[in-house]
Amino acid sequence: MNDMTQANRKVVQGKQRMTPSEAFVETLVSQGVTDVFGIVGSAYMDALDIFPAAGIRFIPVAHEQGAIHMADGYSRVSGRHGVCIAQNGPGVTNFVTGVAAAYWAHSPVVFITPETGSMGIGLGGFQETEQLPIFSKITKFQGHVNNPKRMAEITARCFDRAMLDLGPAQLNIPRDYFYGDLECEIPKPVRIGRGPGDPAALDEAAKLLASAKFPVIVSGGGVIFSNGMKEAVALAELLHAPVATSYLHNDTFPASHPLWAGPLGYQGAKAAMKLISQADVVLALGTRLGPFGTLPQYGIEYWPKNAKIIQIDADAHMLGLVRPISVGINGDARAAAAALVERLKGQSLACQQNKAERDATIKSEKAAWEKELGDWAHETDAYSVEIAKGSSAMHPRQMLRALERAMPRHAMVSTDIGNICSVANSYLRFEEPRSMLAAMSFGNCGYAFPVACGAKVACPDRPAIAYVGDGAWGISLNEMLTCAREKIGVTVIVFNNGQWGAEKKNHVDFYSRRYQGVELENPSWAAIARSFGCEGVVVDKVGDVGAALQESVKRQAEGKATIIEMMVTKELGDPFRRDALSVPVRHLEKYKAFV
Ligand SMILES: Cc1ncc(C[n+]2csc(CCOP(=O)(O)OP(=O)(O)O)c2C)c(N)n1
Ligand SMILES: [Mg+2]
Repeated sequence: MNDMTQANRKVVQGKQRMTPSEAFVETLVSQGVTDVFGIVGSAYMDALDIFPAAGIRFIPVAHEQGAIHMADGYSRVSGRHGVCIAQNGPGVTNFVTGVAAAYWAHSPVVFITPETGSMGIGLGGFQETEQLPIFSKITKFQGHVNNPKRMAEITARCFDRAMLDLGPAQLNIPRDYFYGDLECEIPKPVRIGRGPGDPAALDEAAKLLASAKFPVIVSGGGVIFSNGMKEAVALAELLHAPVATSYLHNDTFPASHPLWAGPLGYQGAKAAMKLISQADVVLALGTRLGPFGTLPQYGIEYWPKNAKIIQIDADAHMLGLVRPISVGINGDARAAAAALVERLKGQSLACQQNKAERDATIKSEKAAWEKELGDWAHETDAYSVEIAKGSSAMHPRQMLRALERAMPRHAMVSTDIGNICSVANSYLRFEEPRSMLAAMSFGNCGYAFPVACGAKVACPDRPAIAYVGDGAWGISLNEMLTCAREKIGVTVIVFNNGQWGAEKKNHVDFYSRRYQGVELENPSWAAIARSFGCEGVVVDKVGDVGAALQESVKRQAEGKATIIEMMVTKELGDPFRRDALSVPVRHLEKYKAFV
């Protein structure tokens, strides 16, 4: 930051006369905001006008869904607020999907929703809709500026609550309330630390762990949010417990660590599943144990039904919600892990008696899975073998392995919803936290690319890479405009299999291959990328995958985005929702053939 902007980042002190726009912008500065994503609109133009003087960069996007996803990615890698703003009415409703996605990713985003002016609301004028009910179920907090004099107070509260409750906060402002005159003091940020949790529950957890013969840790998102990876490692080492990462939180434990067992859940690591199935005590550290993270995979029912489960989560409502637990601790993952280490240090632990034996089990399960994954060159079900036969395109698994091998250090990888993105789960390994940005439980196609853009804006020195299926790419590719205009250098890996593959898999497995709306007629994505002002590359040989990735990462430093179109076969990995589909039943004569 240069001297001029440093001076501009000084927040006015004490009670001062100002306009609501000034109060709003000064509060953003006080909350540390340096970047705001959005599309320009008359509703908030008076405030936008002074962003540069406050040292705030406004990043104009192609679609407001892109803005909220970028704010999400920004907050997930930086640990700071992600912020976006839109025009009242249609600009604001374009936020909906992204807010729901951020809600389930626990991202502290503040989305600012100017609304129809207070004197016109209810009259059905231009760009009017009730903006609070729309978001009521997908926000942690909704602040409504009901009087312009409360602009700073309510703006600050939204930022405080987004961080306190780890999720989106809406700041709703009648557009006429940006104008006027007021006297106020800019509130200081309120940041509340969470302790390790109830001492009695921690004692009980320590007792269970001390007597455990095969303890296993599941590390979840809470380890990231609390910056607790070091403490998680210390606890695992003390117990010599293998660590499975919770579904889509592969960046919560260093993959090179001997105790790392890999990810649980859909397309996860069999080693993690086999190890946890032997556990007598599971320590769920900073995870809500979401339903998809514990469902059977590869035909393995791995969740240990008779094990004692200790669950630690910052949100008390998550304790015991999905899985029955023996001990629930409402606390910060980092502080709780440290408190457990403190209690267990120097004690004689049952798990130390059989350390050598367990170590051999950990090593052999990991080696077996690594070998299986290495040999798993392509899918072997009848459909996949048939469809890939004679194809000159790459097998997705080989391409994913080549990407894994070429992955630069410190990379931030976002993943979309789709069959190949899901298969990627086994090949995504990280050494540091805040590196994996998967579309979490909301599961919307079109998530990964804008999220990678936001991550890159927050951490320009780290490589940003998005994994996107060709169907999901169609939803999100408009943000190439933003990359070109704003010089956001990211790499997008588009898996071109010419189909909405994940859904097609259901047609194959349940609907006798009666395909409906799953075939994609694609243009040349590489050519489209170039016409947008990005680089476009086509790769159809596994041997070229690594170099293409590395060259694209070099281009990131020049602010140039690269779209790498990976030509892959139409083969498909295991389906996601086998649990939720059933074989079709038809009673009416005209539909009888549709079984
Ligand atoms: C916004 C949205 N629309 C529809 C879906 C349903 N859906 C889930 S996966 C999928 C197919 C993804 O296809 P693609 O992006 O090409 O990846 P592939 O499965 O082929 O690897 C669809 C349509 C969704 N999750 N999100
Ligand atoms: Mg596809």
